[in-house]
Amino acid sequence: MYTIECGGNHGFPWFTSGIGTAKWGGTPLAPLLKQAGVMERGIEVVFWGADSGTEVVCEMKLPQHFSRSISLDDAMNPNNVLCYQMNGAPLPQPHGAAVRLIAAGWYGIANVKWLNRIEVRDTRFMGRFMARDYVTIREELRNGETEAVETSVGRALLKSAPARVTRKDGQYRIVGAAWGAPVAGVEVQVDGGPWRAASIDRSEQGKFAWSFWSIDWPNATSGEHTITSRAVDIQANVLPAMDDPRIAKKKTYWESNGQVSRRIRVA
Ligand SMILES: Nc1nc2c(c(=O)[nH]1)N[C@H]1C(S)=C(S)[C@@H](COP(=O)(O)O)O[C@H]1N2
Ligand SMILES: [Mo]
Repeated sequence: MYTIECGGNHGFPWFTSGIGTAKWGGTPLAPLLKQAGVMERGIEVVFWGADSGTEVVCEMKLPQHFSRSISLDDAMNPNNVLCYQMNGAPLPQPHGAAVRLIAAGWYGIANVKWLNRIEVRDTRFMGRFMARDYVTIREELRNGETEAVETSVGRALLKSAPARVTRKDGQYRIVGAAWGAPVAGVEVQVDGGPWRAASIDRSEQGKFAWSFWSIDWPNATSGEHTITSRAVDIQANVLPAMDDPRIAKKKTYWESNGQVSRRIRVA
């Protein structure tokens, strides 16, 4: 079970729901690489998709297939699967049939669909989806000077979001999900009030799937409300607020794991 989130999910006001959980089935990647015999100088593994386009680079028009790479070390991680099944059925075409990479623990972009070639190379790999697109640009402060640092969208980050409010016998309850890192706890805030601890449903689907949380909302008054959640992972990292420098100093919309606030109207 693995929750795949697009690195751009929530980066724009209109881009939400770029996330989904499924049971992915296939064969582990590492034994195949071992069997193929990786040469001593191999450092990078490139995954190529069947989809292609024309890239304009340095004023040249270049044909390129979709491609993403990870280090050989990361590729050997036993969590990587060459996947050909989804939820027990053959992998559907939109999700990458016949075979895709499932790299649990990474953002969506690393999970190359419609795989038709895997290459081990002896240099770092670039290409559009490593170096030009899916690039996080963040201003970092160095000895009082601002530097714009560019990094490739990489490992999944901790995140949580309120999903819905339910009402049963006049009792309101806020329900949401948390994912991206092993979740230790989730807190919920209504209308800028105190943070209250939600209870997490531990009927675990494994460490790579989201967990659901819920919290009672006593005395919900009619009208508009704002609900925010923040997850904490097992290393005590807290989901940053939208005005936290880690989010506010980001110049691109990728890896947008700031706190998600939702508006709700109680009738
Ligand atoms: N070949 C190929 N693989 C790809 C992509 C693509 O455009 N081409 N998009 C990536 C991105 S950005 C995401 S978020 C995930 C989405 O996977 P899904 O369609 O199974 O949800 O696939 C990734 N793998
Ligand atoms: Mo994506």
